[in-house]
Amino acid sequence: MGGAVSVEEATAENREKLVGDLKGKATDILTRFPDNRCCKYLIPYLDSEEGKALSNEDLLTFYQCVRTGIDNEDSGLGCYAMTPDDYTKFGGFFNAVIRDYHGDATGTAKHETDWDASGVGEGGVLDVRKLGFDQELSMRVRVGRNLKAFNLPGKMDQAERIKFEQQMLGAFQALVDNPDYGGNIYSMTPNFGEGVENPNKISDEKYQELVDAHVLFKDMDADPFLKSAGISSDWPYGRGCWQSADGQCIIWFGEEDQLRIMCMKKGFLLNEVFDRLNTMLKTVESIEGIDFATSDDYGYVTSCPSNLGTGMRASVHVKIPNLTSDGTDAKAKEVCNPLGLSVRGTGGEHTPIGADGTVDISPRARLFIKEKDIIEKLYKGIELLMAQENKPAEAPPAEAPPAEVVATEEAPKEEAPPAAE
Ligand code: ADP
Ligand code: CIR
Repeated sequence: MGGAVSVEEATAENREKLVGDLKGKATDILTRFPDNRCCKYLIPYLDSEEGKALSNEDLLTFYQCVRTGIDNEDSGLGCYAMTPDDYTKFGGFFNAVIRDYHGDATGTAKHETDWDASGVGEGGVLDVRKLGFDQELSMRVRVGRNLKAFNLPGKMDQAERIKFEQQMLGAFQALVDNPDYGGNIYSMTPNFGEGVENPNKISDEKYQELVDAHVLFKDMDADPFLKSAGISSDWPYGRGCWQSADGQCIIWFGEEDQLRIMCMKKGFLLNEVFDRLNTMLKTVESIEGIDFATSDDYGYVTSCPSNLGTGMRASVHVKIPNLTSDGTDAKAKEVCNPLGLSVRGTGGEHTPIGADGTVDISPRARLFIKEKDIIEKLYKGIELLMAQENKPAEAPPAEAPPAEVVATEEAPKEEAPPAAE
Protein backbone atom coordinates (compact mmCIF):
# COMPACT_ATOMS: atom_id res chain seq x y z
CA MET A 1 0.00 0.00 0.00
CA GLY A 2 1.39 3.41 -0.99
CA GLY A 3 1.64 6.53 1.16
CA ALA A 4 -1.25 8.25 2.91
CA VAL A 5 -3.94 9.87 0.80
CA SER A 6 -3.10 13.55 1.14
CA VAL A 7 -3.69 15.30 -2.15
CA GLU A 8 -4.66 18.93 -1.72
CA GLU A 9 -4.42 20.21 -5.29
CA ALA A 10 -6.47 19.22 -8.30
CA THR A 11 -3.83 18.40 -10.88
CA ALA A 12 -3.84 15.49 -13.34
CA GLU A 13 -0.78 13.98 -11.68
CA ASN A 14 -2.30 14.24 -8.25
CA ARG A 15 -5.49 12.73 -9.63
CA GLU A 16 -3.76 9.51 -10.61
CA LYS A 17 -2.05 9.27 -7.24
CA LEU A 18 -5.27 10.03 -5.37
CA VAL A 19 -7.27 7.37 -7.25
CA GLY A 20 -4.52 4.79 -6.73
CA ASP A 21 -4.14 5.62 -3.03
CA LEU A 22 -7.88 5.56 -2.38
CA LYS A 23 -8.37 2.20 -4.07
CA GLY A 24 -5.34 0.73 -2.32
CA LYS A 25 -6.37 1.97 1.10
CA ALA A 26 -9.96 0.80 0.62
CA THR A 27 -8.81 -2.67 -0.45
CA ASP A 28 -6.59 -2.91 2.60
CA ILE A 29 -9.28 -1.68 5.04
CA LEU A 30 -11.83 -4.16 3.67
CA THR A 31 -9.61 -7.06 4.78
CA ARG A 32 -10.17 -5.94 8.40
CA PHE A 33 -13.54 -4.14 8.12
CA PRO A 34 -15.63 -5.76 5.36
CA ASP A 35 -18.70 -3.77 6.48
CA ASN A 36 -17.13 -0.38 5.69
CA ARG A 37 -19.54 0.67 2.91
CA CYS A 38 -17.38 3.59 1.78
CA CYS A 39 -14.51 1.22 0.98
CA LYS A 40 -16.82 -1.42 -0.51
CA TYR A 41 -18.41 0.91 -3.05
CA LEU A 42 -15.56 3.35 -3.66
CA ILE A 43 -13.46 0.87 -5.65
CA PRO A 44 -16.04 -0.03 -8.33
CA TYR A 45 -17.12 3.63 -8.43
CA LEU A 46 -13.68 4.96 -9.27
CA ASP A 47 -13.44 2.32 -12.01
CA SER A 48 -16.90 3.15 -13.41
CA GLU A 49 -17.56 5.48 -16.36
CA GLU A 50 -19.01 8.08 -13.97
CA GLY A 51 -16.00 7.90 -11.67
CA LYS A 52 -13.51 8.14 -14.50
CA ALA A 53 -15.33 11.11 -16.02
CA LEU A 54 -15.16 13.23 -12.84
CA SER A 55 -13.22 16.47 -13.26
CA ASN A 56 -10.13 16.85 -11.08
CA GLU A 57 -12.04 19.36 -8.97
CA ASP A 58 -14.97 16.98 -8.47
CA LEU A 59 -12.63 14.14 -7.63
CA LEU A 60 -11.22 16.23 -4.79
CA THR A 61 -14.75 16.89 -3.53
CA PHE A 62 -15.44 13.15 -3.75
CA TYR A 63 -12.33 12.58 -1.66
CA GLN A 64 -13.69 15.01 0.95
CA CYS A 65 -16.94 12.98 0.99
CA VAL A 66 -15.22 9.64 1.61
CA ARG A 67 -12.21 10.67 3.67
CA THR A 68 -14.03 9.89 6.94
CA GLY A 69 -14.43 6.25 5.89
CA ILE A 70 -10.74 5.94 5.04
CA ASP A 71 -9.53 7.66 8.23
CA ASN A 72 -12.00 5.74 10.41
CA GLU A 73 -11.72 2.14 9.36
CA ASP A 74 -14.61 0.94 11.53
CA SER A 75 -17.12 3.25 9.75
CA GLY A 76 -20.42 1.65 8.82
CA LEU A 77 -21.14 4.21 6.10
CA GLY A 78 -17.90 6.18 5.94
CA CYS A 79 -19.13 9.08 3.85
CA TYR A 80 -20.91 12.43 4.10
CA ALA A 81 -22.17 14.73 1.35
CA MET A 82 -20.51 18.16 1.13
CA THR A 83 -23.33 19.76 -0.89
CA PRO A 84 -26.89 18.56 -1.62
CA ASP A 85 -25.80 18.04 -5.26
CA ASP A 86 -23.22 15.45 -4.25
CA TYR A 87 -25.94 12.79 -3.98
CA THR A 88 -26.47 13.27 -7.74
CA LYS A 89 -22.97 14.22 -8.87
CA PHE A 90 -21.51 11.11 -7.21
CA GLY A 91 -24.77 9.21 -7.65
CA GLY A 92 -23.15 5.93 -8.69
CA PHE A 93 -21.37 5.81 -5.33
CA PHE A 94 -23.94 7.29 -2.95
CA ASN A 95 -26.86 5.36 -4.44
CA ALA A 96 -25.07 2.05 -3.79
CA VAL A 97 -24.21 3.04 -0.19
CA ILE A 98 -27.71 4.38 0.50
CA ARG A 99 -29.68 1.43 -0.88
CA ASP A 100 -27.41 -1.04 0.88
CA TYR A 101 -27.58 0.76 4.25
CA HIS A 102 -31.33 1.40 4.11
CA GLY A 103 -32.07 -2.10 2.85
CA ASP A 104 -33.73 -1.28 -0.48
CA ALA A 105 -33.26 -4.47 -2.47
CA THR A 106 -35.31 -3.09 -5.41
CA GLY A 107 -32.82 -0.28 -5.98
CA THR A 108 -35.67 1.93 -7.18
CA ALA A 109 -37.61 2.96 -4.03
CA LYS A 110 -38.49 6.65 -3.80
CA HIS A 111 -38.98 8.40 -0.49
CA GLU A 112 -42.45 9.69 0.46
CA THR A 113 -43.15 12.20 3.22
CA ASP A 114 -46.27 11.74 5.37
CA TRP A 115 -46.79 13.38 8.74
CA ASP A 116 -50.48 12.52 9.10
CA ALA A 117 -50.48 10.44 12.29
CA SER A 118 -54.24 10.70 12.83
CA GLY A 119 -54.59 7.00 12.04
CA VAL A 120 -51.91 5.67 14.36
CA GLY A 121 -52.65 4.35 17.87
CA GLU A 122 -56.13 5.17 19.10
CA GLY A 123 -57.29 8.12 17.00
CA GLY A 124 -53.74 9.43 16.70
CA VAL A 125 -52.98 9.02 20.42
CA LEU A 126 -49.99 6.92 21.47
CA ASP A 127 -50.27 6.70 25.25
CA VAL A 128 -47.41 4.85 26.98
CA ARG A 129 -49.59 4.42 30.08
CA LYS A 130 -51.28 1.69 28.05
CA LEU A 131 -47.91 -0.07 28.06
CA GLY A 132 -47.74 -0.01 31.86
CA PHE A 133 -45.71 3.18 32.42
CA ASP A 134 -46.88 5.19 35.44
CA GLN A 135 -44.02 7.72 35.35
CA GLU A 136 -43.57 10.23 32.55
CA LEU A 137 -40.99 9.39 29.89
CA SER A 138 -38.56 11.84 28.38
CA MET A 139 -39.62 11.99 24.71
CA ARG A 140 -37.88 13.72 21.81
CA VAL A 141 -38.40 13.86 18.04
CA ARG A 142 -35.84 15.62 15.82
CA VAL A 143 -35.37 16.11 12.12
CA GLY A 144 -32.23 17.09 10.22
CA ARG A 145 -32.68 19.90 7.67
CA ASN A 146 -30.37 21.91 5.41
CA LEU A 147 -30.94 25.05 3.36
CA LYS A 148 -30.48 24.83 -0.42
CA ALA A 149 -28.58 28.09 -0.46
CA PHE A 150 -25.61 26.89 1.64
CA ASN A 151 -22.99 24.17 1.45
CA LEU A 152 -23.53 21.25 3.81
CA PRO A 153 -21.47 21.63 7.04
CA GLY A 154 -18.50 19.53 5.79
CA LYS A 155 -17.75 22.12 3.11
CA MET A 156 -18.52 25.33 5.02
CA ASP A 157 -15.63 27.58 5.95
CA GLN A 158 -15.67 29.89 8.95
CA ALA A 159 -17.10 32.81 6.98
CA GLU A 160 -19.96 30.68 5.60
CA ARG A 161 -20.71 29.31 9.07
CA ILE A 162 -21.03 32.87 10.40
CA LYS A 163 -23.11 33.93 7.39
CA PHE A 164 -25.45 30.98 7.95
CA GLU A 165 -25.86 31.83 11.64
CA GLN A 166 -26.56 35.46 10.79
CA GLN A 167 -29.18 34.47 8.21
CA MET A 168 -30.85 32.13 10.72
CA LEU A 169 -31.01 34.94 13.31
CA GLY A 170 -33.88 36.46 11.31
CA ALA A 171 -35.80 33.18 11.46
CA PHE A 172 -35.09 32.72 15.17
CA GLN A 173 -36.25 36.27 15.86
CA ALA A 174 -39.52 35.47 14.05
CA LEU A 175 -39.98 32.51 16.44
CA VAL A 176 -39.06 34.60 19.49
CA ASP A 177 -41.67 37.17 18.39
CA ASN A 178 -44.31 34.45 17.88
CA PRO A 179 -46.38 34.00 21.09
CA ASP A 180 -46.56 30.23 20.42
CA TYR A 181 -42.79 29.99 20.89
CA GLY A 182 -40.86 32.98 22.32
CA GLY A 183 -37.54 31.92 23.85
CA ASN A 184 -33.83 32.61 23.50
CA ILE A 185 -30.88 32.19 21.16
CA TYR A 186 -27.72 30.61 22.59
CA SER A 187 -24.59 30.89 20.46
CA MET A 188 -21.06 29.58 20.92
CA THR A 189 -19.63 31.68 18.08
CA PRO A 190 -16.73 33.72 19.56
CA ASN A 191 -17.40 36.70 17.23
CA PHE A 192 -18.99 37.51 13.86
CA GLY A 193 -15.61 38.56 12.40
CA GLU A 194 -12.75 40.58 13.73
CA GLY A 195 -14.12 43.19 16.14
CA VAL A 196 -17.75 42.24 15.42
CA GLU A 197 -19.45 41.13 18.61
CA ASN A 198 -21.88 38.21 18.76
CA PRO A 199 -24.87 39.42 20.79
CA ASN A 200 -26.01 35.88 21.69
CA LYS A 201 -22.69 34.50 22.90
CA ILE A 202 -22.91 32.27 25.96
CA SER A 203 -20.27 31.44 28.57
CA ASP A 204 -18.56 28.04 28.80
CA GLU A 205 -20.56 27.35 31.96
CA LYS A 206 -23.86 28.09 30.22
CA TYR A 207 -22.82 25.86 27.31
CA GLN A 208 -22.13 22.96 29.69
CA GLU A 209 -25.42 23.56 31.51
CA LEU A 210 -27.29 23.35 28.19
CA VAL A 211 -25.43 20.18 27.14
CA ASP A 212 -26.24 18.55 30.49
CA ALA A 213 -29.91 19.50 30.03
CA HIS A 214 -29.88 17.81 26.55
CA VAL A 215 -30.58 21.19 24.94
CA LEU A 216 -27.25 21.73 23.17
CA PHE A 217 -24.97 19.26 21.43
CA LYS A 218 -21.63 18.09 22.73
CA ASP A 219 -18.15 19.03 21.44
CA MET A 220 -18.18 17.88 17.81
CA ASP A 221 -14.45 18.37 17.51
CA ALA A 222 -14.02 15.29 19.70
CA ASP A 223 -15.79 13.10 17.12
CA PRO A 224 -13.24 11.57 14.71
CA PHE A 225 -15.90 10.73 12.09
CA LEU A 226 -17.08 14.33 11.89
CA LYS A 227 -13.54 15.72 12.12
CA SER A 228 -12.29 13.81 9.06
CA ALA A 229 -15.29 15.06 7.09
CA GLY A 230 -14.63 18.70 7.98
CA ILE A 231 -18.04 18.85 9.69
CA SER A 232 -16.55 19.94 13.02
CA SER A 233 -14.11 22.45 11.45
CA ASP A 234 -13.91 26.00 12.82
CA TRP A 235 -15.48 24.79 16.08
CA PRO A 236 -17.29 26.52 17.75
CA TYR A 237 -18.02 29.14 15.04
CA GLY A 238 -21.56 28.98 13.69
CA ARG A 239 -22.73 26.66 16.47
CA GLY A 240 -25.62 27.14 18.87
CA CYS A 241 -29.37 26.83 19.22
CA TRP A 242 -32.68 28.57 19.67
CA GLN A 243 -34.97 27.30 22.46
CA SER A 244 -38.62 28.21 22.97
CA ALA A 245 -39.80 29.85 26.19
CA ASP A 246 -41.35 26.59 27.48
CA GLY A 247 -38.10 24.78 26.68
CA GLN A 248 -39.77 22.16 24.47
CA CYS A 249 -38.92 23.41 20.97
CA ILE A 250 -35.26 23.58 19.99
CA ILE A 251 -33.36 24.29 16.77
CA TRP A 252 -29.67 23.46 16.70
CA PHE A 253 -27.51 25.20 14.13
CA GLY A 254 -24.09 24.08 12.91
CA GLU A 255 -24.09 20.45 14.00
CA GLU A 256 -23.91 17.49 11.58
CA ASP A 257 -26.71 19.15 9.61
CA GLN A 258 -27.07 22.89 9.27
CA LEU A 259 -30.26 22.55 11.32
CA ARG A 260 -31.61 19.94 13.71
CA ILE A 261 -35.18 20.85 14.60
CA MET A 262 -36.75 19.11 17.58
CA CYS A 263 -39.43 18.88 20.26
CA MET A 264 -38.67 17.37 23.63
CA LYS A 265 -40.71 16.98 26.80
CA LYS A 266 -41.57 14.61 29.62
CA GLY A 267 -44.97 13.00 29.24
CA PHE A 268 -47.07 9.97 28.37
CA LEU A 269 -48.34 10.84 24.86
CA LEU A 270 -45.72 10.25 22.16
CA ASN A 271 -47.89 11.98 19.57
CA GLU A 272 -47.56 15.28 21.47
CA VAL A 273 -43.89 15.79 20.54
CA PHE A 274 -44.50 14.47 17.02
CA ASP A 275 -47.49 16.74 16.33
CA ARG A 276 -45.82 19.80 17.87
CA LEU A 277 -42.73 19.26 15.74
CA ASN A 278 -44.94 19.02 12.66
CA THR A 279 -46.58 22.34 13.56
CA MET A 280 -43.25 23.99 14.34
CA LEU A 281 -41.80 22.83 11.01
CA LYS A 282 -44.70 24.46 9.15
CA THR A 283 -44.01 27.71 11.01
CA VAL A 284 -40.28 27.52 10.26
CA GLU A 285 -40.84 26.72 6.58
CA SER A 286 -43.14 29.72 6.23
CA ILE A 287 -40.33 32.09 7.32
CA GLU A 288 -38.70 33.98 4.45
CA GLY A 289 -35.33 32.58 3.41
CA ILE A 290 -36.04 29.06 4.69
CA ASP A 291 -35.93 26.70 1.72
CA PHE A 292 -34.92 23.16 2.67
CA ALA A 293 -32.81 21.00 0.35
CA THR A 294 -34.69 17.93 -0.92
CA SER A 295 -34.06 15.13 -3.38
CA ASP A 296 -36.64 13.46 -5.63
CA ASP A 297 -35.45 10.01 -4.57
CA TYR A 298 -34.19 10.56 -1.03
CA GLY A 299 -36.56 13.16 0.48
CA TYR A 300 -34.91 15.66 2.83
CA VAL A 301 -31.18 15.95 2.22
CA THR A 302 -28.84 15.44 5.17
CA SER A 303 -25.03 15.33 5.50
CA CYS A 304 -24.98 11.68 6.51
CA PRO A 305 -26.70 9.19 4.17
CA SER A 306 -28.08 7.44 7.29
CA ASN A 307 -30.39 10.40 8.00
CA LEU A 308 -31.77 10.98 4.48
CA GLY A 309 -35.51 10.85 3.88
CA THR A 310 -37.30 11.89 7.04
CA GLY A 311 -34.12 13.05 8.85
CA MET A 312 -36.11 11.90 11.85
CA ARG A 313 -35.01 10.30 15.07
CA ALA A 314 -37.85 9.72 17.55
CA SER A 315 -36.57 8.63 20.95
CA VAL A 316 -37.53 7.96 24.54
CA HIS A 317 -35.44 7.43 27.62
CA VAL A 318 -36.56 4.17 29.26
CA LYS A 319 -35.28 2.35 32.30
CA ILE A 320 -34.46 -1.31 31.61
CA PRO A 321 -32.51 -2.48 34.69
CA ASN A 322 -32.95 -6.19 33.92
CA LEU A 323 -31.63 -6.00 30.37
CA THR A 324 -28.70 -3.83 31.55
CA SER A 325 -27.93 -5.70 34.79
CA ASP A 326 -24.34 -6.31 33.61
CA GLY A 327 -23.82 -2.52 33.42
CA THR A 328 -23.63 -2.52 29.60
CA ASP A 329 -26.05 -2.10 26.71
CA ALA A 330 -25.00 -5.41 25.12
CA LYS A 331 -28.17 -7.36 25.99
CA ALA A 332 -30.41 -4.37 25.21
CA LYS A 333 -28.82 -4.11 21.75
CA GLU A 334 -29.26 -7.83 21.19
CA VAL A 335 -32.97 -7.47 21.93
CA CYS A 336 -33.44 -4.14 20.10
CA ASN A 337 -31.55 -4.94 16.90
CA PRO A 338 -34.12 -7.36 15.46
CA LEU A 339 -36.87 -4.92 16.50
CA GLY A 340 -35.33 -2.23 14.26
CA LEU A 341 -34.48 -0.11 17.33
CA SER A 342 -31.22 1.67 18.12
CA VAL A 343 -29.89 1.87 21.66
CA ARG A 344 -27.91 4.95 22.70
CA GLY A 345 -26.63 6.27 26.03
CA THR A 346 -28.42 8.94 28.05
CA GLY A 347 -26.17 11.68 26.64
CA GLY A 348 -26.88 10.66 23.02
CA GLU A 349 -24.78 8.80 20.46
CA HIS A 350 -21.54 7.26 21.76
CA THR A 351 -22.32 8.01 25.44
CA PRO A 352 -22.76 5.50 28.29
CA ILE A 353 -26.11 4.20 29.55
CA GLY A 354 -27.49 5.60 32.82
CA ALA A 355 -26.35 4.06 36.12
CA ASP A 356 -29.98 3.09 36.80
CA GLY A 357 -30.27 1.23 33.48
CA THR A 358 -31.79 4.11 31.50
CA VAL A 359 -31.18 3.98 27.74
CA ASP A 360 -32.21 6.02 24.71
CA ILE A 361 -34.35 3.96 22.32
CA SER A 362 -35.30 5.04 18.77
CA PRO A 363 -36.40 3.36 15.52
CA ARG A 364 -33.39 3.06 13.23
CA ALA A 365 -35.20 3.61 9.92
CA ARG A 366 -35.17 7.13 8.42
CA LEU A 367 -35.46 6.65 4.65
CA PHE A 368 -38.22 4.95 2.61
CA ILE A 369 -40.43 5.16 5.70
CA LYS A 370 -43.14 7.71 6.47
CA GLU A 371 -42.75 10.05 9.43
CA LYS A 372 -46.03 8.79 10.94
CA ASP A 373 -44.73 5.22 10.77
CA ILE A 374 -41.59 6.13 12.71
CA ILE A 375 -43.55 7.37 15.71
CA GLU A 376 -45.79 4.29 15.61
CA LYS A 377 -42.72 2.07 15.34
CA LEU A 378 -41.30 3.73 18.46
CA TYR A 379 -44.49 2.97 20.40
CA LYS A 380 -44.61 -0.66 19.25
CA GLY A 381 -40.86 -1.00 19.84
CA ILE A 382 -41.21 0.18 23.46
CA GLU A 383 -44.00 -2.36 23.96
CA LEU A 384 -41.90 -5.25 22.62
CA LEU A 385 -38.79 -4.12 24.51
CA MET A 386 -40.65 -3.88 27.82
CA ALA A 387 -42.08 -7.36 27.25
CA GLN A 388 -38.47 -8.62 27.11
CA GLU A 389 -37.45 -6.47 30.10
CA ASN A 390 -40.32 -7.79 32.23
CA LYS A 391 -40.07 -11.40 31.12
CA PRO A 392 -39.77 -13.63 34.21
CA ALA A 393 -36.22 -14.96 34.67
CA GLU A 394 -35.87 -18.30 32.90
CA ALA A 395 -35.91 -21.33 35.20
CA PRO A 396 -32.79 -23.50 34.98
CA PRO A 397 -33.34 -26.19 32.32
CA ALA A 398 -34.82 -29.45 33.60
CA GLU A 399 -32.93 -32.61 32.73
CA ALA A 400 -35.17 -33.77 29.90
CA PRO A 401 -37.52 -30.92 28.97
CA PRO A 402 -40.48 -31.61 26.69
CA ALA A 403 -39.85 -30.68 23.04
CA GLU A 404 -42.15 -27.63 22.95
CA VAL A 405 -40.39 -26.02 25.96
CA VAL A 406 -36.98 -26.39 24.29
CA ALA A 407 -38.02 -24.27 21.31
CA THR A 408 -36.35 -20.85 21.73
CA GLU A 409 -38.51 -17.78 21.74
CA GLU A 410 -37.35 -15.48 18.99
CA ALA A 411 -37.95 -11.75 19.07
CA PRO A 412 -40.16 -10.76 16.12
CA LYS A 413 -38.01 -9.74 13.18
CA GLU A 414 -38.92 -6.70 11.13
CA GLU A 415 -36.23 -6.05 8.59
CA ALA A 416 -32.55 -6.79 8.21
CA PRO A 417 -31.08 -3.99 10.32
CA PRO A 418 -28.24 -1.88 8.94
CA ALA A 419 -24.97 -2.29 10.81
CA ALA A 420 -24.34 1.40 11.55
CA GLU A 421 -26.76 4.06 12.78
P1 ADP B 1 -29.42 13.13 17.60
O1 ADP B 1 -30.59 12.64 18.34
O2 ADP B 1 -29.64 14.49 17.07
O3 ADP B 1 -28.96 12.16 16.56
P2 ADP B 1 -27.72 12.53 19.93
O4 ADP B 1 -28.03 11.08 19.93
O5 ADP B 1 -26.28 12.90 20.10
O6 ADP B 1 -28.18 13.28 18.60
O7 ADP B 1 -28.56 13.23 21.07
C1 ADP B 1 -28.49 14.61 21.23
C2 ADP B 1 -29.00 15.04 22.61
O8 ADP B 1 -30.37 14.76 22.71
C3 ADP B 1 -28.31 14.31 23.77
O9 ADP B 1 -28.14 15.19 24.84
C4 ADP B 1 -29.33 13.27 24.13
O10 ADP B 1 -29.24 12.82 25.47
C5 ADP B 1 -30.61 14.05 23.92
N1 ADP B 1 -31.78 13.20 23.77
C6 ADP B 1 -32.08 12.36 22.76
N2 ADP B 1 -33.24 11.74 22.98
C7 ADP B 1 -33.69 12.19 24.18
C8 ADP B 1 -34.86 11.95 24.96
N3 ADP B 1 -35.81 11.11 24.55
N4 ADP B 1 -34.98 12.61 26.13
C9 ADP B 1 -34.03 13.48 26.55
N5 ADP B 1 -32.92 13.76 25.86
C10 ADP B 1 -32.76 13.13 24.69
C1 CIR C 1 -20.06 5.79 10.28
O1 CIR C 1 -20.03 5.74 9.05
O2 CIR C 1 -20.07 4.77 10.98
C2 CIR C 1 -20.09 7.14 10.95
N1 CIR C 1 -19.91 8.17 9.98
C3 CIR C 1 -21.38 7.35 11.74
C4 CIR C 1 -22.61 7.00 11.01
C5 CIR C 1 -23.80 7.19 11.91
N2 CIR C 1 -24.57 8.31 11.52
C6 CIR C 1 -24.54 9.47 12.14
O3 CIR C 1 -23.89 9.69 13.17
N3 CIR C 1 -25.29 10.39 11.62
